[in-house]
This record gives sequence, C-alpha cells and structure tokens, in this order.
Amino acid sequence: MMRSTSQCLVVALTVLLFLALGVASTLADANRQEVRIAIKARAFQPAEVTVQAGHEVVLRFENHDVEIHAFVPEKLLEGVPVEVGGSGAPQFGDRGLIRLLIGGGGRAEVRFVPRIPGRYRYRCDLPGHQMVGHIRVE
Ligand SMILES: [Cu+2]
Repeated sequence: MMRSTSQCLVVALTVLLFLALGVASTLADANRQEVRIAIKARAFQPAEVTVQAGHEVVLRFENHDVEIHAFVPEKLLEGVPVEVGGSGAPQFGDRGLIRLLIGGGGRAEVRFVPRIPGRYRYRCDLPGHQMVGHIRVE
C-alpha cells in the first residue's frame, strides 16, 4: 500500500514537472517576434511586416501623430486569443479583437500566435484616414 502511494506521488510529481516546463517554455518562447509599427502622418510604417507562424508575435504600435488612430485587423485575429497591453483601447467581438484605438502619442501592444500563413490586411477605420498595412505570416 505504501509502495503504490509513493509510486503515485512520483508519477504525479513527474507530470507536474513536465507541465511546469511546458508553461515555462511557452512564457519564454525563444522565437518570440517583436515587431514595431510606427504610425506617422496617417501611415503605418513599415506598411508590411513579416512574421513566422506558430510563434508568439508582439506587435508594438507607436502613434507619433497627435490624432487618434485604430488598428483594425481584417482576418488575422479571427478566433485567435489576443492579449492587449499599453495605452490602447481594445474592442472585442464574438470572434476576438476587432479594433484597437490608439490615442495621439499612445503606445499599444498586441500579443498573439499566428497559425495560418497568408497576407493579412489591417487598416485604420477612422473617417478619412485611408490607412492600410499588411502582416505576412509565413
Ligand atoms: Cu488613423
């Protein structure tokens, strides 16, 4: 009886160890990609960035304009878990992040793991802005 209890304990501890290692490796994704996108004079710069599928991406938006802008992903983040940080104001819908407002001089970051390769459009939907950018997932 004692023996099987200690065997169970060893198995349980081993499972916990693997879980902990898994969590740690997720938190410290060695292939995490940080992408800086400046917003200046009603334009996303650079207008296109490339990231790798399957690894965490951190999009860092820096709004250098005085006016407010928005990050509106068209398909990229549909059904994708997203973490938003910084001074942005995110709006979520049934299928995830639909819009992130970034005030004048503001900074905001969007973390997610892209899964499906493709070239995804995003835009700023504020009246008259006509700002478009692309995120290529390879
Ligand atoms: Cu704008």
